[in-house]
Amino acid sequence: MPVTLGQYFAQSGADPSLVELLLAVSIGCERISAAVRRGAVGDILGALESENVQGETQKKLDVISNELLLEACSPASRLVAIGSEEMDGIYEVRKVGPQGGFFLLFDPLDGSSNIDVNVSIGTIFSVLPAPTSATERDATEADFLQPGRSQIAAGYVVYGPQTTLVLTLRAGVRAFTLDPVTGEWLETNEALAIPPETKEFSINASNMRHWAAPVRQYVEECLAGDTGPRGKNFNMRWVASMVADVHRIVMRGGVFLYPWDAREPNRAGKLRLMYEANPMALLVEQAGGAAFDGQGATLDCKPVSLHQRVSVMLGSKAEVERLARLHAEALQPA
Ligand code: P6P
Repeated sequence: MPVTLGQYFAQSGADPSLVELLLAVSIGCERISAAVRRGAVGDILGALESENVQGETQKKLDVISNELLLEACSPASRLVAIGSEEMDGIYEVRKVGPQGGFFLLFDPLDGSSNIDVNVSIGTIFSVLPAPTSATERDATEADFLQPGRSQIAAGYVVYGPQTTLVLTLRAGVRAFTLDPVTGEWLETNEALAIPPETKEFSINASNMRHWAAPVRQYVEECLAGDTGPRGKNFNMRWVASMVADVHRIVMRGGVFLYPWDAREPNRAGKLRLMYEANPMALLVEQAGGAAFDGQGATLDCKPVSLHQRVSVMLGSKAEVERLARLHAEALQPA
């Protein structure tokens, strides 16, 4: 009989308050999964009049998912505050006193553009330590601005043919699939490992003319296949749902790129550091892969704002190292 999520936590030796928070996240995601699966039948598809802090039109399910996670997670006894893609500022939950507590960040429903066309979407979450200084006073956005390497736990839930939770407590990466009959999360992979080599890259190729030279060179070499410097043919995948693309990479290898491009030169990238790139980067590193932000390891990036964007290249280690080399060579004097 597969291990349940609760049994895994019980044997993990993890801080009981962290377990309480992560179980609350799993409950929130169960509720999101039920809402997503109702779709048009539940009259919850489509867009709202409102925009989020990103200036993006909010989908009904974006807002519903955010509310479901706030409702499920707020009772967690040592949760201090929450940051969300769908909320401008941080959401204070409680002061926890000197024993300290946690910050929770999430993108409640990533891949929104896919909701109305029935393509896989997901929830991404990250847990940071709340500095003890933030337990006696209201937490501030500045308290959240910790590098990704500070994360205590991270994960995502992909709402696809299966609803699957992929999680790291910084001791490897495990997957749990929601049993639609019993409502239990059952362990379906106890040690996910990303192959260092791959023949699959994932990027929105329609932006090619806007990419920086190292990214363009990398992709052109992949496209040249066995007639070019790579000496092998590549395949391309782009779901336009980060959780779906990253889940494929976690399961079978590959490299995911959403790099800086010249369409908005003052913007580091499209994806957000705190609740998309950092949790995914921790998972990928814990699974033996790598994550690069165009300058260094994503997890070493020092955040400057809660909703900042970043260039994302992550997945099979040999490919990410190749991309890092190409970026370094581009900085060398001609
Ligand atoms: P594009 C979804 O909107 C998202 O934030 C990520 O999940 C996804 O990887 C990316 O944007 C897709 O962007 O420009 O290809 O539509």
